[in-house]
Amino acid sequence: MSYSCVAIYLSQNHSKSLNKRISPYKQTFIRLATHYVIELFFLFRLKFIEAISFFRFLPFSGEERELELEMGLKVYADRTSQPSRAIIIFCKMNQIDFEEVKIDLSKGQHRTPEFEKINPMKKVPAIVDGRFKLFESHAILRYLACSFPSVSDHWYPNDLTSRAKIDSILDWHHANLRQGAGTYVFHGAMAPAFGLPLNAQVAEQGKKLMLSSLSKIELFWLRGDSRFLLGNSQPSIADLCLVCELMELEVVDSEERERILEPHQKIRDWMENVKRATHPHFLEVHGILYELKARLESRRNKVSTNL
Ligand SMILES: N[C@@H](CCC(=O)N[C@@H](CS)C(=O)NCC(=O)O)C(=O)O
Repeated sequence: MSYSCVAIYLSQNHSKSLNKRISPYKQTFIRLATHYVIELFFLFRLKFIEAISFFRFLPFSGEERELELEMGLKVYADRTSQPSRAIIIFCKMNQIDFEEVKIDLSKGQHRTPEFEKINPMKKVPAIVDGRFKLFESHAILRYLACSFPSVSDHWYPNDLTSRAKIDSILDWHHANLRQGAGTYVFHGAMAPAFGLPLNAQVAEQGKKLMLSSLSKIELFWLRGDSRFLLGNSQPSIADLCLVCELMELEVVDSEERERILEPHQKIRDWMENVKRATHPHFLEVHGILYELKARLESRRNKVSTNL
């Protein structure tokens, strides 16, 4: 109704300014035409804006547009990085066509000027989808889940409250489990693979945070005999991110890993459930971690025999 009022007002104002020498018949016609054009604009304004914004992003030539579509999705990743693995597994699980571009962290490839253009934060993972660039693994997973129709709903449900609960775990993850496990594993075991010394004190601080995070996961999100976080029967992107993080424990000394996980049977079962639900991609993508584990183990053995 209000659109009509605006259309009438505008068309009348427009017709007032029409040349007085135009015949009344033509004036009525022009007034009516103006009225309908304005009314149509208001009715379809959203579609109109959509169309304009679509064309705004179109490259100038059809060839360029084709090239852009051919560019497809590129995932810049290093499989030794836990968030990188989560994204690769997610794409494989959901039949998302992508090109994996290896950014070797141990060779400092994330600090090159070329990669800085992809992710100015100089970290993996990052993606380029056509012309669109994105970093931060959680944001990437949400983007992929929402933009590829092949992704099953359970990964990042359409239901707002289920989605919010998953987001809440993901936000918590960064400052807790990831912060704790990442610090513990890197400074307690992985650093030599990157040419850096171990740091027992920093590793211990990380371990404390990791242990309290494990208890919280069990207490808040793995209640009862639920197979996945939040009592879900199928995994979400939160399950994938957190379990990929915990997989880092593979590279610490096996007995120590056993001591850490031994009191957390629910965590162990949940990790197995995620592995099974994402088979065979989970094991394939984690292959590099088992190679790293073997290298670090032989290094540890050498150090202990030299002592
Ligand atoms: N919050 C980021 C963390 C990314 C991150 O820390 N990536 C690490 C590998 S796991 C990295 O690229 N480190 C290289 C560096 O910090 O120099 C995400 O979730 O994507």
